[in-house]
Amino acid sequence: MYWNANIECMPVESLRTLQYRSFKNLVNNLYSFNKFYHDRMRSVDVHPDDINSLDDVRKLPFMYKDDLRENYPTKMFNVPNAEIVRFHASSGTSGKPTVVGYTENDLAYWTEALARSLTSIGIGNEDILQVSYGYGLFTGGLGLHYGAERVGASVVPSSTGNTERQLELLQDLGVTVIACTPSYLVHMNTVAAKMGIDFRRDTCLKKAVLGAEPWTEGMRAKLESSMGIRAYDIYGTSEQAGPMFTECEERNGIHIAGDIMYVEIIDTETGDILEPGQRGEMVVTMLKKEALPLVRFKIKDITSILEGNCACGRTSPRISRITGRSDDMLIIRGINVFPSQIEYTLMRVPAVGDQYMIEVTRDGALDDMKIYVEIKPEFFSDKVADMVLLRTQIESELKKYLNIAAVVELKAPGELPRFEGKAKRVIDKRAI
Ligand code: DLL
Repeated sequence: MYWNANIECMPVESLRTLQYRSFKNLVNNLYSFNKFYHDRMRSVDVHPDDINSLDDVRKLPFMYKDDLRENYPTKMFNVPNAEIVRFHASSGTSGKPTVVGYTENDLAYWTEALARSLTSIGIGNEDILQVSYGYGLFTGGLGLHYGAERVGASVVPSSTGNTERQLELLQDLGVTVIACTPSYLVHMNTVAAKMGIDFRRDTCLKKAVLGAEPWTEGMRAKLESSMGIRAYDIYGTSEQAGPMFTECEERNGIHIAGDIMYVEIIDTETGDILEPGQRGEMVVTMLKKEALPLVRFKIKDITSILEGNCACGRTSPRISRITGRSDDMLIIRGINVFPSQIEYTLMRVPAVGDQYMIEVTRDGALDDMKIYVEIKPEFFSDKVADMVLLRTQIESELKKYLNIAAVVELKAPGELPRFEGKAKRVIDKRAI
């Protein structure tokens, strides 16, 4: 089932033509009316007349999150206030938050993108969809809310928090789909077990739409087997609009609506543009954005453009699972490691539960990494020898796959902190 087959299954060449036309219009408009982009283009001596193919995107300079911060809150907006119908803001973990604004058209293409995505995973008017992403300045709650309403699903806007009440609603209303962060679903699953709820027996839940933070295939396998559901990856950022793009039923990469967003992948170090199949940093150009245009915005997420066609029939470009951000990468005694690689390795060990936390400290000149790992209840034992054996096994897996010498500390089920929104998995004490 397609929401908009004309666009989603458009021949690749026609899509490129459409992208080029939108891009050309965008550049003309920004050069004439937007001081920031005008100055940026002048700085590299590029005029709209120099843009004659989609590949000419490469002639334009990159744009950075700092450009948004420096123009806080709305100096980058490209429309008068009268045309702005909504604001959201990023969580702003470092420095000032960034504020994003939307015109009516911006909200319309955001909702359209979500309607296409939700339809591609079989969500429609028969579904009851609980939105357990935060409502408010975060884009997750309201984004999913309007997307799900657009496809006719009945929305339960439960937002985050009060997990027991959420589970009660989920049972009583016969919720079939839940949308939340993967870490929050893990938490719900634990609370449900304590309440004696068996998802297969006591609920109608069939699907989960999980994103807003990195997660792994190992985490997907664990959630699916313990809850009897199918879990799908959803991606987006507040600068792009919010959550927008998901995998389809094939679960073979995230489909990007090419008429809305143009994606390039670059080498983090050299800035060179990479070929399909090669992993690097994502750079996006939003082709329809009105309130807050983004041209070659360095989003910092690490992914690749996938090669070949998807069996679902959609011709839209696909990207691989986001494994982290270029600024998430930890360098421990000279070895580069992403938190998602640690999760991947931990999830291979059957006794490991679904919570872990990474702590990095510095002793003199040397970095040390300690990983706190919760053990599944059935594997947790008070026999010290068993626990030492397990700890050594996890440490040697980390050494084998990632070449890092981390100290592992085992934790009892339920001991590590839980999160309602995005999980905080890394405590880097070197920066403090
Ligand atoms: O997290 C929007 C969103 C809400 C996406 C709900 C999906 C579901 P921001 O708060 O601006 O927006 O954070 C965006 O989160 O640059 C990624 O680093 C990360 N991220 C989002 N989705 C995924 C995902 C929302 N599926 C930042 N996998 C992005 C990995 C993700 N990382």
